[in-house]
Amino acid sequence: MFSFFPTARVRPSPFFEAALAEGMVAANVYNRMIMPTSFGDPEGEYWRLINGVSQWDVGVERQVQLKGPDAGRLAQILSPRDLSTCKIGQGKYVPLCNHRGTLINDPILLKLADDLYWLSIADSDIWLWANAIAAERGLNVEISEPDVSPMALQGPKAEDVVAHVVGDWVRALKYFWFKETEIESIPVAVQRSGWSKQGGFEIYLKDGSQGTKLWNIFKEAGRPWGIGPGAPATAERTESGLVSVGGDTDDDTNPFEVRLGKYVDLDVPDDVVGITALRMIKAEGPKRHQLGLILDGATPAPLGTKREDVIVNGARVGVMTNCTWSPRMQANIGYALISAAVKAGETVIVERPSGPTAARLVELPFL
Ligand code: THG
Repeated sequence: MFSFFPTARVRPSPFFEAALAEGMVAANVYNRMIMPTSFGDPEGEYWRLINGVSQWDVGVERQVQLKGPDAGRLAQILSPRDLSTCKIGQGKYVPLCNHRGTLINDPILLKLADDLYWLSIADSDIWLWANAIAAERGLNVEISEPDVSPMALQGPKAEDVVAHVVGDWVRALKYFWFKETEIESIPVAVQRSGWSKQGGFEIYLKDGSQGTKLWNIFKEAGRPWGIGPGAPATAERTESGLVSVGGDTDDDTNPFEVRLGKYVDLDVPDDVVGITALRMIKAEGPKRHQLGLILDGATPAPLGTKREDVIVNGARVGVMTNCTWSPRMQANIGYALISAAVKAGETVIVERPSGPTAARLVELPFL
């Protein structure tokens, strides 16, 4: 019997009670919080995301708020993506790099006002990082983690459910655009976003005491569309080619290596953290790249806690960073982070715990 007791340090999400009530059976740690990962029916949860609508507690996607006269300047200093055209109400997917050009996070940036931004972060401490950079640069900006927690509705039927709750205007929202509103007096921001390629929205709850109430509003509203609980799905995100920074990347991975080069603008100002290194990396050409692997074998064999070596002609050319059974492809699929000299179309060997396994390299996404 395993028990978990949330504390002030390992913060529960506002949707934690609701997730327990839904029958959460597994969870993971992300941003020093508990993220539900399974409700006991992995196949059902997968197909609900592909064909219907799935409801996720993603309160672990913490918001790092930048507020004050230098908020916009700090946002640009933290990210090598050009933010000069970002409008109020718009979101953008932005890589964050350290001074060596190494990827340290890949948030969605939300611009709420000229002097107010949220970084909706992946799993690393950007509050700490942003505070340090702001202090070193002498910027006039206040950095906090406000009481804001996303809940995701993902899948082809998510739009109908969200439109039913908040109104048909959400159907006109463009990708990553958002609007602040209220749902039965609960303050929220509604954004077209989410960590799947099945379409959907995220509802950013701005009052953590209302998590269960907000969860149940969508649970009830979604019944006609067969809504049910789920979680960011390893199989779907891998099929779809989404990157998990920290999972698919190591302590030396730059954005160009993991297909995020299109979010790096080399002509941003020289004071952007990492831009000098990124210009050099780009000029030299990346040494590694990320490709898909389709492995031989007809039974699920996910990756454990260790990355597995990828071999070509007896030589190690890189690693497999994730691996999952794809219900739609009926194969184990994964990502390779390997030498740029090894190309899609080639066959490689993956050194698996069960023994050497042949795999074919393909371009991402798989589907
Ligand atoms: N939603 C919110 N916060 C988040 C995530 C999210 N924080 C953590 C993590 N996810 C951040 N990482 C990503 C990674 C990919 C995408 C979103 C957040 C994504 N990418 C699309 C793609 O790669 O095809 C589109 C990117 C584009 O072209 O602009 O959606 O999910 N709130």
